[in-house]
Amino acid sequence: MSRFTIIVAATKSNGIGQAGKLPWRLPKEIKYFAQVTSNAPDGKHNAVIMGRNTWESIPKKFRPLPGRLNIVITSQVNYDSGISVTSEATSTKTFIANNLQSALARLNDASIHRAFIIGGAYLYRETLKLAPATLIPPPASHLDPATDSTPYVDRILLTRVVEPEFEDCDVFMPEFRGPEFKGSLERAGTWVQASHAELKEWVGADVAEGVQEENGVKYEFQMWTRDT
Ligand code: FOL
Repeated sequence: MSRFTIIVAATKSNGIGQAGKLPWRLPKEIKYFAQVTSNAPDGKHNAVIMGRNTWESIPKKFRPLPGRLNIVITSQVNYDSGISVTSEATSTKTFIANNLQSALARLNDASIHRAFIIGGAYLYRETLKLAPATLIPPPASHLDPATDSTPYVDRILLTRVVEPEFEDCDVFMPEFRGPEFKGSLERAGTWVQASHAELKEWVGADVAEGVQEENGVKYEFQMWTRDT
C-alpha cells in the first residue's frame, strides 16, 4: 500500500475551509465523500489520514469516521483524540501518529484496501511533495516502478466548487498542478483529468455527472491522476 488518493472539495481559488470548518453545507457532496472513502471489498476497509485540525473539524457524532481506519497526525505528544474505546470487532479504529511516516507505516496491513488523504492544507502539501524512488535522481532511479514501494499520491478526487467563490475562505489547498510540486522532479507524472467513466469505474458506483447544485452552490466531481 504505497499509492494514495487525495480527496478534497475546493473552490476555483482552492479555498477549502473557513474558521475551522467547511465553508459550505453540501449533504450530497459529503455523502459522496462518505461513500467513496468507505467503499471496499468484503473483508477489507479503507484508511482516512488527516491532520489534527481536520479531525477536530469533523462533527463529534461522525468521528471517528465509521467503517474506516482513522489516522490522525499531530506533533503533540499525548494528544487526546477524545476516543477512548476502539473496537477490534469493527473496522472503525482511530490511530494517532506523530508524523506522516508513522501514519503511513500503519497501512502495511493486508486488510487495508485504499488509503485517502482527507486534509487539511498542510497534509495535502506534504503528501503532494512525495515522489516515488523511481523519479528521484540516481542511485534510486534504477528501481523498478512495478516494485517501488515509496509512498506517492497518484490520484486526486477533486470536487470543484465553481460558484459562488466563498471569499471568506481562510485555508487553501495547494495548486497541485503548480510549479511547487515539480522542482527537481521535472519527470514526475503530469496531472491529467480522467473521464467521468473512469471516475465511476474507480469509485465502483454511479457518480453524478456535470455541474451539481445544492443550497445554491454549484460543484462538479472530478478525478485527476498522474503516472509512475
Ligand atoms: N472531500 C470532499 N469531496 N468533500 C468534503 O467535504 C471533504 N471534507 C473533508 C475532506 N475531504 C473532503 C474533511 N472534512 C466529514 C466532515 C468533515 C470532513 C470530512 C468528513 C463527515 O462528517 N463525514 C461523514 C458523513 C457525514 C454525513 O453524512 O453528513 C462520513 O461518514 O464520512
